[in-house]
Amino acid sequence: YWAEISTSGNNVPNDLSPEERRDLESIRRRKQELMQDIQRLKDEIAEVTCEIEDLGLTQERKNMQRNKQMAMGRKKFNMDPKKGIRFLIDSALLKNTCDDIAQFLYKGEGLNKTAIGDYLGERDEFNLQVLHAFVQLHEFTDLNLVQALRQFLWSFRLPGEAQKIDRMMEAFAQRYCHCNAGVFQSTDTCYVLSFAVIMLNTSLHNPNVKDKPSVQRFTAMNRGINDGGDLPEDLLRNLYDSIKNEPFKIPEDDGNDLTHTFFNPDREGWLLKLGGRVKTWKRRWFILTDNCLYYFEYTTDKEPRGIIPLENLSIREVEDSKKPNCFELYIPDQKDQVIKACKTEADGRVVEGNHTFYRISAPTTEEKDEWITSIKAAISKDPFYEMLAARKKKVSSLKGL
Ligand code: 4IP
Repeated sequence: YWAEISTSGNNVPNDLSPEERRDLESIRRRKQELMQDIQRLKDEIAEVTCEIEDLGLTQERKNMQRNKQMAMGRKKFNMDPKKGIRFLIDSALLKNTCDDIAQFLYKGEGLNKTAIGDYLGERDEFNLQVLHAFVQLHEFTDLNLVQALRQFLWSFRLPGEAQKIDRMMEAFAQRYCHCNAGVFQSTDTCYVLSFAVIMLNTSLHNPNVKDKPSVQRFTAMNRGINDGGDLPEDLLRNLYDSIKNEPFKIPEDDGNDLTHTFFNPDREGWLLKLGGRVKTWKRRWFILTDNCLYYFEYTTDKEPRGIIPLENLSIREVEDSKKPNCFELYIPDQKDQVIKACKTEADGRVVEGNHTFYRISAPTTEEKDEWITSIKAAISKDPFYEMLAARKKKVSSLKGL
């Protein structure tokens, strides 16, 4: 019957009764309505499909725009971290919360590690909160101190400024102790040992450092740092072996970070040195590093002939009747006091030095000036060394409390 209606168009068969004709008419109307409904639905579907496609395109455009701004924000961050963060917040790409910013820095996608370090090391309250949120993102549970330091020091480049290093290492020590309760007596112990480990890394892996500490020396150097008590020897040995077997991987050096502070000598070169008792001039290879002046007979020597710690010394230019471009290291206001230093005797024995001053002659005026500047910079009180010394004193003096 339906087929009949469908195929026969508007023709009405002649042999239908009046009721059948009415039914047929009503069915045809219904059919028409249905066809119209179907068409309307088709139109609607087409319209919605179009809208969806448009929406897709807009979304794509929006995403592209967003990615562009994100890339711009990263660039800005790398040039000026604070401005970059402000830009990203203003562009609604970053929420203005320390957790969000910390996440962004922790992921570090496209970010320069020096810029991350600079931002995290800033002193103001908000940056400090970001630093803490950033450190919280590091998971140090069940890692030994070297493993944790490897992870931490790879996530940004430690800045060169002492105060910044202090804040960041303090945050590190707190987090490490939180994740590994009971390993150290205090965060100060963890802080001091972290530096001992970083310096050990320098001593063991920098070819300019001739005197490589043994595990015994390392453990001896860290005696009494656990709030006056000793750390388990096993723990120190493990840290030593780990560093010896694999040096720290530090983000690329731009000459302004921890690698620079500890890893590179400030200056090295040939100079003439006047003897202490017997006043003969000797040509020696001098290396200025770690607040000490080392001198060697040959550049390739493993052991220095002498070591002059620069603490408490002053430097001045002097005239010498025999040699040009001279300068002297001396103890201010203590003309006859012997300078604390050590030297190697001809027979190989290491003895205390006996100079009341060290007179040194440089090959040229320029070199003399450069040495004086570098030595002055090394002697001028380094706040970082002071800070570390203060902590060390604190953790060593707690014995018996
Ligand atoms: C030596 O002269 C050298 O100059 C030594 O320098 C010096 O030791 C000695 O000083 C001095 O007597 P001779 O080689 O002519 O004997 P170096 O060690 O660089 O060879 P310093 O203390 O300057 O290193 P006295 O003080 O040990 O005599």
